[in-house]
Amino acid sequence: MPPTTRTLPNIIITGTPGVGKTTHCTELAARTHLHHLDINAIVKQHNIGEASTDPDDPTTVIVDEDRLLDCIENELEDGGQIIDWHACDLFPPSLIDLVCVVRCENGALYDRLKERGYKGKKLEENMDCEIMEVLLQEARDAYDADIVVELRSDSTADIDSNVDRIVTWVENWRKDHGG
Ligand code: DAT
Repeated sequence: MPPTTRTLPNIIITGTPGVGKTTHCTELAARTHLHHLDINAIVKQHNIGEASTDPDDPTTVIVDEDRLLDCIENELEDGGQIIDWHACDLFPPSLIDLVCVVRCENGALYDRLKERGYKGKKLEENMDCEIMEVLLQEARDAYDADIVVELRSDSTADIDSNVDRIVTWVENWRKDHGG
């Protein structure tokens, strides 16, 4: 892949719903001044999601990924984005510098999803997604192994140490790329 001309990195924070993506992104954006690209908000803003037709799962939104990429293409090309989304393989590898897959212990995740109102099939499928390491595998299949990092998010101490680690990575990346 040719070296990037961006002076700010793009980072994906991905993982099963409830693992702590948004919590990490908010903290990271505050510490680095990179932009929190909240894909849920973009989907709503541009009306590019459709409610699932599955009667067991009507709250899930199916996103038009081509239109999503059109909406965020310019921001990704500029760099400096922290992408907050529960999928990752749609973002072009040439525009991605780091992929953090946030993971959570099953019991804690179950409690967080229940608190969010998940139940039945939706709760089960999301728990299976975490147990089967679906997002970790998706990240490893889509990006170079050396930019994919697995981060635990079981406790608030984990958030602090993960964010410290990513902040250091961003500082080094910026030094290396004239940012
Ligand atoms: P996501 O964006 O992955 O759906 P979130 O950041 O909204 O997850 O977090 C879901 C809930 O879990 C929220 O109430 C904050 C809490 N949480 C997230 N990470 C945590 C952690 N490492 N320790 C304790 N609570 C955490």
